[in-house]
Amino acid sequence: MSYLARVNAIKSKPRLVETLNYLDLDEKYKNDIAREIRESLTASQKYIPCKYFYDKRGSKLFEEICQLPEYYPTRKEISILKDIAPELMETFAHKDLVELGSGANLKIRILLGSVDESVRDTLRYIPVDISESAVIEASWDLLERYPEIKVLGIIADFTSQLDVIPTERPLMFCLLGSTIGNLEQEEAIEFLHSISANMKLDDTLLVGFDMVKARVTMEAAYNDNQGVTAEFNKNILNVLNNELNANFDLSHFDHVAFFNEDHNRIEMHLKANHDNRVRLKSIDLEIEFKGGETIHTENSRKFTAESIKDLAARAGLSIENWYSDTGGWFSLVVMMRRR
Ligand code: SAH
Ligand code: AVI
Repeated sequence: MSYLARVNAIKSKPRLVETLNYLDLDEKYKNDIAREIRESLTASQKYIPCKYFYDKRGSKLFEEICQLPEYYPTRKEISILKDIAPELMETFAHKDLVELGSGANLKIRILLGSVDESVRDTLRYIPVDISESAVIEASWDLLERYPEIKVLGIIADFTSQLDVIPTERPLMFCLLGSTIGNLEQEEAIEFLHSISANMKLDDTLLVGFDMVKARVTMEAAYNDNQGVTAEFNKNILNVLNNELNANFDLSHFDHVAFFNEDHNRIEMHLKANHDNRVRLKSIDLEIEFKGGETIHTENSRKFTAESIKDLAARAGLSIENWYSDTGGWFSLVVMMRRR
Protein backbone atom coordinates (compact mmCIF):
# COMPACT_ATOMS: atom_id res chain seq x y z
CA MET A 1 0.00 0.00 0.00
CA SER A 2 1.38 3.42 -0.93
CA TYR A 3 2.33 5.95 1.72
CA LEU A 4 -0.58 8.24 0.77
CA ALA A 5 -3.06 5.39 0.77
CA ARG A 6 -1.88 4.47 4.27
CA VAL A 7 -2.26 8.05 5.48
CA ASN A 8 -5.80 8.11 4.10
CA ALA A 9 -6.59 4.73 5.60
CA ILE A 10 -5.39 5.92 9.00
CA LYS A 11 -7.41 9.10 8.74
CA SER A 12 -10.49 7.00 8.02
CA LYS A 13 -10.02 5.18 11.36
CA PRO A 14 -9.78 8.15 13.69
CA ARG A 15 -11.07 6.25 16.72
CA LEU A 16 -8.16 3.84 16.60
CA VAL A 17 -5.28 5.96 15.41
CA GLU A 18 -4.93 9.65 15.89
CA THR A 19 -1.82 11.54 14.78
CA LEU A 20 -0.92 14.97 16.03
CA ASN A 21 1.82 16.95 14.31
CA TYR A 22 3.36 19.48 16.69
CA LEU A 23 6.23 20.34 14.37
CA ASP A 24 3.79 22.29 12.23
CA LEU A 25 2.94 24.58 15.15
CA ASP A 26 3.86 28.16 14.30
CA GLU A 27 6.21 26.80 11.63
CA LYS A 28 8.33 25.48 14.50
CA TYR A 29 10.33 22.96 12.47
CA LYS A 30 11.19 25.48 9.74
CA ASN A 31 12.30 28.08 12.29
CA ASP A 32 14.33 25.54 14.28
CA ILE A 33 16.16 24.13 11.29
CA ALA A 34 16.99 27.60 9.92
CA ARG A 35 18.37 28.82 13.25
CA GLU A 36 20.18 25.62 14.18
CA ILE A 37 21.84 25.07 10.81
CA ARG A 38 23.03 28.68 10.57
CA GLU A 39 24.66 28.25 13.98
CA SER A 40 26.04 24.75 13.36
CA LEU A 41 27.59 25.31 9.93
CA THR A 42 29.29 28.53 11.00
CA ALA A 43 30.88 27.00 14.15
CA SER A 44 34.64 26.41 14.07
CA GLN A 45 34.04 22.63 14.09
CA LYS A 46 31.08 22.46 11.69
CA TYR A 47 28.29 20.12 12.80
CA ILE A 48 24.69 19.22 12.00
CA PRO A 49 22.34 18.16 14.86
CA CYS A 50 21.68 14.44 14.42
CA LYS A 51 17.90 14.75 14.73
CA TYR A 52 18.00 15.95 11.09
CA PHE A 53 18.97 12.47 9.85
CA TYR A 54 15.38 11.33 10.02
CA ASP A 55 13.39 12.37 6.98
CA LYS A 56 11.46 9.57 5.24
CA ARG A 57 14.61 8.18 3.59
CA GLY A 58 16.72 8.56 6.75
CA SER A 59 14.14 6.62 8.78
CA LYS A 60 14.17 3.84 6.16
CA LEU A 61 17.98 3.75 6.12
CA PHE A 62 18.04 3.49 9.90
CA GLU A 63 15.68 0.50 9.66
CA GLU A 64 18.16 -1.08 7.23
CA ILE A 65 21.03 -0.38 9.63
CA CYS A 66 19.15 -2.31 12.32
CA GLN A 67 19.24 -5.42 10.08
CA LEU A 68 22.98 -5.23 9.34
CA PRO A 69 25.20 -8.04 10.68
CA GLU A 70 27.64 -5.45 12.10
CA TYR A 71 24.98 -3.38 13.91
CA TYR A 72 24.69 -5.46 17.08
CA PRO A 73 22.71 -3.00 19.34
CA THR A 74 19.28 -3.81 17.87
CA ARG A 75 19.77 -7.58 18.09
CA LYS A 76 21.15 -7.42 21.62
CA GLU A 77 18.38 -5.16 22.90
CA ILE A 78 15.69 -7.31 21.28
CA SER A 79 17.13 -10.46 22.83
CA ILE A 80 16.95 -8.88 26.30
CA LEU A 81 13.46 -7.51 25.69
CA LYS A 82 12.16 -10.94 24.68
CA ASP A 83 13.31 -12.31 28.02
CA ILE A 84 11.96 -9.54 30.21
CA ALA A 85 8.77 -8.52 28.37
CA PRO A 86 6.42 -10.69 30.50
CA GLU A 87 7.90 -9.24 33.71
CA LEU A 88 7.79 -5.63 32.44
CA MET A 89 4.21 -5.99 31.27
CA GLU A 90 2.89 -7.99 34.23
CA THR A 91 0.76 -5.24 35.71
CA PHE A 92 0.29 -3.14 32.65
CA ALA A 93 -3.49 -3.16 32.08
CA HIS A 94 -5.08 0.29 31.56
CA LYS A 95 -1.75 2.04 31.07
CA ASP A 96 -0.05 4.05 28.32
CA LEU A 97 3.21 3.02 26.66
CA VAL A 98 4.93 6.20 25.54
CA GLU A 99 7.88 5.57 23.23
CA LEU A 100 10.26 8.51 22.67
CA GLY A 101 12.05 8.26 19.31
CA SER A 102 9.81 5.35 18.34
CA GLY A 103 11.08 4.79 14.79
CA ALA A 104 9.70 1.53 13.39
CA ASN A 105 8.58 0.39 16.88
CA LEU A 106 10.12 -3.10 16.42
CA LYS A 107 10.69 -3.37 20.12
CA ILE A 108 7.26 -2.25 21.32
CA ARG A 109 5.78 -5.13 19.35
CA ILE A 110 7.68 -7.50 21.64
CA LEU A 111 6.23 -5.87 24.74
CA LEU A 112 2.71 -5.86 23.33
CA GLY A 113 3.01 -9.44 22.08
CA SER A 114 3.77 -10.64 25.60
CA VAL A 115 0.31 -9.79 27.01
CA ASP A 116 -3.15 -11.20 26.27
CA GLU A 117 -5.50 -9.51 23.85
CA SER A 118 -7.80 -8.65 26.79
CA VAL A 119 -4.94 -6.61 28.35
CA ARG A 120 -3.94 -5.02 25.02
CA ASP A 121 -7.55 -3.90 24.70
CA THR A 122 -7.02 -1.61 27.71
CA LEU A 123 -3.69 -0.14 26.53
CA ARG A 124 -2.74 2.90 24.54
CA TYR A 125 0.50 3.19 22.61
CA ILE A 126 1.88 6.71 22.13
CA PRO A 127 4.81 6.82 19.67
CA VAL A 128 6.63 10.17 19.70
CA ASP A 129 9.03 10.90 16.87
CA ILE A 130 10.32 13.80 14.80
CA SER A 131 9.85 11.68 11.66
CA GLU A 132 6.30 11.94 10.35
CA SER A 133 6.65 8.92 8.07
CA ALA A 134 7.97 6.79 10.94
CA VAL A 135 5.04 7.66 13.22
CA ILE A 136 2.41 7.10 10.54
CA GLU A 137 3.83 3.89 9.10
CA ALA A 138 4.61 2.35 12.48
CA SER A 139 1.14 3.21 13.83
CA TRP A 140 -0.47 1.58 10.82
CA ASP A 141 1.71 -1.49 11.09
CA LEU A 142 0.94 -1.89 14.78
CA LEU A 143 -2.77 -1.60 14.19
CA GLU A 144 -2.64 -4.30 11.55
CA ARG A 145 -0.96 -6.62 14.05
CA TYR A 146 -3.05 -5.67 17.07
CA PRO A 147 -6.36 -4.13 15.97
CA GLU A 148 -7.54 -3.88 19.60
CA ILE A 149 -4.88 -1.35 20.57
CA LYS A 150 -5.39 2.41 20.69
CA VAL A 151 -2.63 4.50 19.14
CA LEU A 152 -1.97 8.19 19.55
CA GLY A 153 0.92 9.13 17.26
CA ILE A 154 2.76 12.33 18.13
CA ILE A 155 5.10 14.03 15.68
CA ALA A 156 7.26 16.29 17.82
CA ASP A 157 10.80 17.15 18.88
CA PHE A 158 11.21 15.32 22.19
CA THR A 159 13.99 17.64 23.34
CA SER A 160 11.73 20.70 23.32
CA GLN A 161 8.12 19.47 23.20
CA LEU A 162 7.72 16.82 25.90
CA ASP A 163 4.85 18.79 27.39
CA VAL A 164 2.53 17.87 24.48
CA ILE A 165 2.43 14.23 25.64
CA PRO A 166 -0.69 13.31 27.63
CA THR A 167 0.40 11.95 31.01
CA GLU A 168 -2.85 11.65 32.98
CA ARG A 169 -2.99 7.82 32.77
CA PRO A 170 -0.44 5.54 34.48
CA LEU A 171 2.40 5.07 32.01
CA MET A 172 5.78 3.73 31.08
CA PHE A 173 8.12 5.91 29.02
CA CYS A 174 10.45 3.92 26.72
CA LEU A 175 13.66 5.37 25.32
CA LEU A 176 15.18 2.49 23.43
CA GLY A 177 17.97 1.78 20.95
CA SER A 178 20.50 3.81 23.00
CA THR A 179 19.01 6.99 21.53
CA ILE A 180 20.02 8.60 24.85
CA GLY A 181 23.62 8.15 23.63
CA ASN A 182 23.02 10.61 20.80
CA LEU A 183 22.76 13.42 23.38
CA GLU A 184 25.73 15.06 25.10
CA GLN A 185 25.99 14.43 28.86
CA GLU A 186 24.42 17.77 29.85
CA GLU A 187 21.64 17.42 27.24
CA ALA A 188 20.95 13.86 28.40
CA ILE A 189 20.67 14.99 32.04
CA GLU A 190 18.30 17.80 31.09
CA PHE A 191 16.26 15.46 28.88
CA LEU A 192 15.92 12.80 31.61
CA HIS A 193 15.05 15.55 34.10
CA SER A 194 12.21 16.73 31.90
CA ILE A 195 10.96 13.18 31.39
CA SER A 196 11.05 12.71 35.16
CA ALA A 197 9.09 15.95 35.63
CA ASN A 198 6.35 14.42 33.45
CA MET A 199 6.25 11.17 35.48
CA LYS A 200 3.93 10.39 38.37
CA LEU A 201 5.44 8.52 41.33
CA ASP A 202 4.38 5.07 40.08
CA ASP A 203 5.30 5.66 36.43
CA THR A 204 8.41 3.99 35.01
CA LEU A 205 11.04 4.85 32.42
CA LEU A 206 12.77 2.08 30.45
CA VAL A 207 16.07 3.20 28.90
CA GLY A 208 18.34 1.23 26.53
CA PHE A 209 22.11 1.82 26.80
CA ASP A 210 24.83 0.55 24.48
CA MET A 211 27.84 -0.38 26.60
CA VAL A 212 31.56 0.23 25.99
CA LYS A 213 33.15 -2.85 24.41
CA ALA A 214 36.03 -3.76 22.08
CA ARG A 215 36.83 -0.86 19.75
CA VAL A 216 36.82 -3.13 16.69
CA THR A 217 33.23 -4.26 17.39
CA MET A 218 31.95 -0.73 17.93
CA GLU A 219 33.73 0.72 14.90
CA ALA A 220 32.49 -2.10 12.62
CA ALA A 221 28.89 -1.28 13.64
CA TYR A 222 29.30 2.22 12.15
CA ASN A 223 31.38 1.20 9.11
CA ASP A 224 29.35 -1.63 7.64
CA ASN A 225 30.49 -3.45 4.51
CA GLN A 226 27.38 -2.63 2.51
CA GLY A 227 27.83 1.11 3.04
CA VAL A 228 24.33 1.64 4.49
CA THR A 229 25.64 3.73 7.41
CA ALA A 230 27.62 5.86 4.94
CA GLU A 231 24.42 6.43 2.96
CA PHE A 232 22.53 7.27 6.17
CA ASN A 233 25.25 9.73 7.15
CA LYS A 234 25.31 11.47 3.76
CA ASN A 235 21.51 11.63 3.62
CA ILE A 236 21.62 14.41 6.22
CA LEU A 237 22.98 16.63 3.41
CA ASN A 238 19.95 15.71 1.29
CA VAL A 239 17.74 16.83 4.15
CA LEU A 240 19.42 20.25 4.08
CA ASN A 241 19.17 20.34 0.27
CA ASN A 242 15.42 19.72 0.54
CA GLU A 243 14.59 21.77 3.63
CA LEU A 244 16.86 24.77 3.05
CA ASN A 245 17.18 24.75 -0.72
CA ALA A 246 20.91 23.96 -0.41
CA ASN A 247 23.21 22.53 -3.07
CA PHE A 248 25.41 20.02 -1.23
CA ASP A 249 26.94 17.55 -3.69
CA LEU A 250 27.00 14.28 -1.74
CA SER A 251 29.91 12.94 -3.79
CA HIS A 252 32.11 15.73 -2.36
CA PHE A 253 31.90 14.20 1.14
CA ASP A 254 33.09 10.87 2.59
CA HIS A 255 31.68 8.95 5.55
CA VAL A 256 33.99 8.73 8.57
CA ALA A 257 33.18 6.96 11.87
CA PHE A 258 35.58 6.16 14.71
CA PHE A 259 35.65 5.54 18.46
CA ASN A 260 36.84 8.54 20.46
CA GLU A 261 38.30 6.99 23.59
CA ASP A 262 38.55 10.24 25.55
CA HIS A 263 34.78 10.68 25.35
CA ASN A 264 33.67 7.03 25.09
CA ARG A 265 31.74 7.76 21.93
CA ILE A 266 31.53 6.83 18.28
CA GLU A 267 31.77 10.01 16.24
CA MET A 268 30.36 10.23 12.74
CA HIS A 269 31.62 12.92 10.40
CA LEU A 270 31.33 13.86 6.74
CA LYS A 271 34.75 14.72 5.37
CA ALA A 272 35.08 17.06 2.36
CA ASN A 273 37.21 15.23 -0.21
CA HIS A 274 38.29 18.55 -1.82
CA ASP A 275 37.72 22.27 -1.39
CA ASN A 276 34.11 23.15 -2.17
CA ARG A 277 31.52 25.80 -1.55
CA VAL A 278 27.85 25.27 -0.69
CA ARG A 279 24.94 27.68 -0.84
CA LEU A 280 21.89 27.34 1.43
CA LYS A 281 19.49 29.55 -0.43
CA SER A 282 16.56 29.66 2.03
CA ILE A 283 18.76 31.05 4.81
CA ASP A 284 20.97 33.10 2.54
CA LEU A 285 24.16 31.39 3.70
CA GLU A 286 27.27 30.38 1.82
CA ILE A 287 29.75 27.95 3.41
CA GLU A 288 33.25 27.04 2.31
CA PHE A 289 34.78 23.63 2.99
CA LYS A 290 38.50 22.96 2.82
CA GLY A 291 39.51 19.52 1.56
CA GLY A 292 39.87 17.26 4.64
CA GLU A 293 37.60 19.41 6.79
CA THR A 294 34.72 17.57 8.50
CA ILE A 295 31.12 18.17 9.48
CA HIS A 296 30.44 16.36 12.76
CA THR A 297 27.05 14.69 12.30
CA GLU A 298 26.59 12.39 15.29
CA ASN A 299 27.91 11.26 18.65
CA SER A 300 26.85 7.85 19.82
CA ARG A 301 27.96 7.60 23.42
CA LYS A 302 28.78 4.22 24.89
CA PHE A 303 28.14 3.62 28.60
CA THR A 304 29.54 1.82 31.63
CA ALA A 305 27.61 0.75 34.74
CA GLU A 306 29.16 3.74 36.54
CA SER A 307 28.25 6.27 33.85
CA ILE A 308 24.63 5.02 33.80
CA LYS A 309 24.31 5.24 37.61
CA ASP A 310 25.83 8.71 37.54
CA LEU A 311 23.45 9.87 34.78
CA ALA A 312 20.37 8.55 36.61
CA ALA A 313 21.46 10.16 39.89
CA ARG A 314 22.06 13.53 38.24
CA ALA A 315 18.66 13.40 36.56
CA GLY A 316 16.85 12.72 39.86
CA LEU A 317 15.94 9.14 38.90
CA SER A 318 16.34 5.95 40.90
CA ILE A 319 17.31 2.66 39.28
CA GLU A 320 14.70 -0.02 39.97
CA ASN A 321 15.87 -2.86 37.72
CA TRP A 322 18.77 -3.60 35.43
CA TYR A 323 18.87 -6.19 32.63
CA SER A 324 21.78 -7.13 30.32
CA ASP A 325 22.68 -9.77 27.77
CA THR A 326 25.22 -12.39 28.87
CA GLY A 327 28.13 -10.59 27.19
CA GLY A 328 27.17 -7.27 28.81
CA TRP A 329 26.99 -5.51 25.42
CA PHE A 330 23.68 -3.76 26.05
CA SER A 331 21.69 -2.77 29.14
CA LEU A 332 18.01 -2.06 29.70
CA VAL A 333 17.42 -0.07 32.85
CA VAL A 334 14.09 0.63 34.59
CA MET A 335 14.03 3.97 36.38
CA MET A 336 11.53 5.84 38.53
CA ARG A 337 11.29 9.34 39.95
CA ARG A 338 13.23 9.57 43.14
CA ARG A 339 10.75 9.78 46.05
N1 SAH B 1 13.69 3.52 19.17
C1 SAH B 1 13.96 2.96 17.85
C2 SAH B 1 14.51 4.00 16.87
C3 SAH B 1 15.83 4.59 17.24
S1 SAH B 1 16.41 5.69 15.98
C4 SAH B 1 14.90 1.80 17.99
O1 SAH B 1 15.35 1.55 19.10
O2 SAH B 1 15.19 1.14 16.99
C5 SAH B 1 16.14 7.23 16.76
C6 SAH B 1 14.71 7.71 16.54
O3 SAH B 1 14.57 8.91 17.30
C7 SAH B 1 14.41 8.05 15.09
O4 SAH B 1 13.19 7.48 14.70
C8 SAH B 1 14.37 9.57 15.06
O5 SAH B 1 13.46 10.08 14.10
C9 SAH B 1 13.97 9.90 16.48
N2 SAH B 1 14.47 11.20 16.95
C10 SAH B 1 15.76 11.64 16.93
N3 SAH B 1 15.84 12.87 17.48
C11 SAH B 1 14.56 13.20 17.85
C12 SAH B 1 13.99 14.34 18.49
N4 SAH B 1 14.74 15.38 18.85
N5 SAH B 1 12.67 14.32 18.73
C13 SAH B 1 11.89 13.25 18.38
N6 SAH B 1 12.37 12.16 17.78
C14 SAH B 1 13.69 12.12 17.52
C1 AVI C 1 19.54 6.08 16.88
N1 AVI C 1 20.91 5.93 17.35
C2 AVI C 1 20.95 5.36 18.69
C3 AVI C 1 21.81 5.25 16.40
C4 AVI C 1 23.22 5.08 17.03
O1 AVI C 1 23.73 3.96 16.97
O2 AVI C 1 23.75 6.05 17.57
C5 AVI C 1 21.91 6.00 15.09
C6 AVI C 1 22.95 5.44 14.18
N2 AVI C 1 23.94 6.13 13.66
C7 AVI C 1 24.66 5.34 12.89
N3 AVI C 1 24.16 4.13 12.95
C8 AVI C 1 23.08 4.16 13.74
